[in-house]
Amino acid sequence: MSFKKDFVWGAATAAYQIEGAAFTDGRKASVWDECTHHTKYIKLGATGDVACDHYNRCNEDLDIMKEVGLQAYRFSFSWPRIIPDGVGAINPKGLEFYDRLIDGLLERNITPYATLFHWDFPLELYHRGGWLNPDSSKWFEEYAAVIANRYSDRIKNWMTINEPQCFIEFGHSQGIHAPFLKLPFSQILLAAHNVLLAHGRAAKVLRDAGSSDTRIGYAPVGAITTPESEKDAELARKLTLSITEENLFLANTWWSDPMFLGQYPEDGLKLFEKHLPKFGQDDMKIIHQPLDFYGVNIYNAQRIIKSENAEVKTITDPYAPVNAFDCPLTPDVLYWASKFFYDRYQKPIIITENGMCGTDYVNRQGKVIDDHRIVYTEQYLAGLKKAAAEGIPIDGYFHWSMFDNFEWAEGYTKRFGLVHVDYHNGTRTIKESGKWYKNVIATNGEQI
Ligand code: BGP
Repeated sequence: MSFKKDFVWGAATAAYQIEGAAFTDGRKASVWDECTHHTKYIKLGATGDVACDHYNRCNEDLDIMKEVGLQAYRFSFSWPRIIPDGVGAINPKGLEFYDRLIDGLLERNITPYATLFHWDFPLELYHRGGWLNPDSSKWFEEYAAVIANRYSDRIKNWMTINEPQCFIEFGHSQGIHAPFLKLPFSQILLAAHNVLLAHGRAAKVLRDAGSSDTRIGYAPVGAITTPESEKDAELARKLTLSITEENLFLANTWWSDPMFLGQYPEDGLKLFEKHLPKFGQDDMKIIHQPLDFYGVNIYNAQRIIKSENAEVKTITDPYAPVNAFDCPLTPDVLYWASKFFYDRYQKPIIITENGMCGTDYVNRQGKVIDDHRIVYTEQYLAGLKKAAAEGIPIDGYFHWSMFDNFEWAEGYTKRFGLVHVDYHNGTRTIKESGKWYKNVIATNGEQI
């Protein structure tokens, strides 16, 4: 029972969360720059202006990745660093930064896995209507083409969009992430549809520019319901793959069926009927591009409970241990998620994010003792390994995150890294979990 020989072990980050240099070398603002500077929604007034200063410390960070033994590194491009106004003029300095990063990875034998968009939407385009603008998917296509032309000689593994559910739900519906909007549901569905179109257009551009070994996916969040025992497995699968309430955030199929199966799920169409925008005739053709893997970010699961009269509900387990975010720890989630998503989409699974939020600090001996992260990761990987042993094709695992970083509305109060970052002076310290992960990688997860 083991991970396959060419299993890919990696770690992930995102541009706005680590790069800093927010207004350096021609970069312009994203919605996150605007909101960190001009709203009061971010904990302790934090901004991504400096973050991990990765833009200036790129070489040091690459050496640390090598030291941890990463086989692959998942990062995202900053749209407003490459095209500062979102469309139009390209910023050569922005392109050069990613040349340095990508070449540095390849020199160290670390495979780049690139995400086109991880939430830092260009402010200029937000002022033109953002994801509600009918041209928004074409803006994204233009951006994707710039990236594809420049880097597809060196990057073979792509994710178009990270967690569309979150930036649409949190950013446009609940108003707890940039751009902090609370739009009506019909507009949420329209923005979501435009995001799906953007994915489709970008996937085509990447495919056309790439060689035959190009692999394309995306990185949705996985909202999973897990069973207490095998006997409820079918029920849990159904709940994970159906739309049972007006909560787009939890509707895996609403986001992934169009991309992978070429249609919106029937149950969603029925449930959302009154709010549906008018879709273009060829939209589904644009959205439904060939994809190579099902990437998914997974942190925790909901549990099924049944009342005495057999009524079924899903809940957050009130007795589960929690992380520093107060989110439950549910180690079997990678097992069930891999099964359910493979079952539906028949594509190899890549866990594009999974990790543990802690409150880590450096001790007097200069170490970061984060046993909680080791225990967490070990337990979650055991579930993944079990799924692999049952024959589910699982191609890779990316730990979130390589470095402590700017955790969106939580500012710097939440730490997810395998590497500790002292934000006062930029000092990096490989945590005990980073050293442990190095051994996991070196043995292809043998000890799990
Ligand atoms: C993911 C984001 C990451 C990071 C992570 C934290 O959804 O892609 O950027 O913010 O979440 O995890 P969570 O907030 O689910 O604990």
